[in-house]
Amino acid sequence: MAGVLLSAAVACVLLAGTVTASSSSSPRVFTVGGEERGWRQPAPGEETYNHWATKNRFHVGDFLRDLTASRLFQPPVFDPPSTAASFPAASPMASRLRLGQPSPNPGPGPSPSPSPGEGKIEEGEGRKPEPRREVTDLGGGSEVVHIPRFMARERAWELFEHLDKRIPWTRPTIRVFGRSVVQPRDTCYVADKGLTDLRYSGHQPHAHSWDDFPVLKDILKEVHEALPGSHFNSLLLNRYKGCSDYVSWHADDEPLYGPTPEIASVTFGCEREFLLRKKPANTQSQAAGESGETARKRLKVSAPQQHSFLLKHGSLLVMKGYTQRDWQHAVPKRARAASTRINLTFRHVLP
Ligand SMILES: O=C(O)CCC(=O)C(=O)O
Repeated sequence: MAGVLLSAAVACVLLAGTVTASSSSSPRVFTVGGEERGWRQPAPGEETYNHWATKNRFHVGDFLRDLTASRLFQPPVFDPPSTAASFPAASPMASRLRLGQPSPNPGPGPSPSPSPGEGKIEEGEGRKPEPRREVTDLGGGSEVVHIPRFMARERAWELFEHLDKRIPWTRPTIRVFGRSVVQPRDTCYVADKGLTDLRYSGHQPHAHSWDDFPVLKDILKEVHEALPGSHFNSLLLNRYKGCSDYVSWHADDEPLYGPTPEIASVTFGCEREFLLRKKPANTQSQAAGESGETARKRLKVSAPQQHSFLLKHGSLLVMKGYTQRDWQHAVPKRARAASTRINLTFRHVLP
């Protein structure tokens, strides 16, 4: 490719030179520091670009047209920031998206790295390129995969509208530190028949059947296709109706998910910040059956490590490995998150 471009550049220079030289009876020559510079008349019989191009049936215009039409040179893709500011005020998108910050960088620790094949263009007609994946190695066998544009925007809005209206949302009362509180978000639970019941914060959600929600089955299929080897059989849905709705620091480390659950989270609507922080050493040591001191030595943690992801409309975030054992996650209140966000977290309950 570099060779081709270099040849093209050389060819253009030669072309320009030949034109200048042949359009003037006296070639324009000037000297710099005693050295002769500028265009000179080709010597009789000397091969110029024109000779070469004619002999090789090469035309620079055709070459550039082919180059721009080819997959080798793709014009940059317009990537509108998914914020209210990027849409006209009257656009329905503008009222749906409120968080206007750029994606915050992860805190200390490894930054997201492209996965193998990132940005790869698949060969073959009609095949869509893979959406970009950012893989964050949290260390200690924990990993997060983020696919910001997992789903096309328009389709994701259709799904948002459907889920917002059709899901039987409830806002249950849960127990937190011995007190009964109304859960600060709407929720719904869907699961295969016969699985162990989910129970969190003293609340056991009713398990709806997938058959009642064909749309959720479609989304599940897309998630399975994006994550080969995954086999999700349950889904916890959350709806954050505005800036005051949130989920506080927790880990989905219930035994029914096993020691290394993969949890896939799809976002629709208002983008929200998703935080991950390392669990305090004693919490991890309990999970791993270690003494506190052993765990502190193993982890060598002084200040909690934290990562932040901006979960945009149509994005997919996957927590893998020991993320639930060693890390906690939260979606905090955000004053600027004024509109509704729907989140689907797909999980696998052990048989
Ligand atoms: O809304 C989110 O992105 C996270 C939801 C969550 O933490 C959970 O369902 O356990």
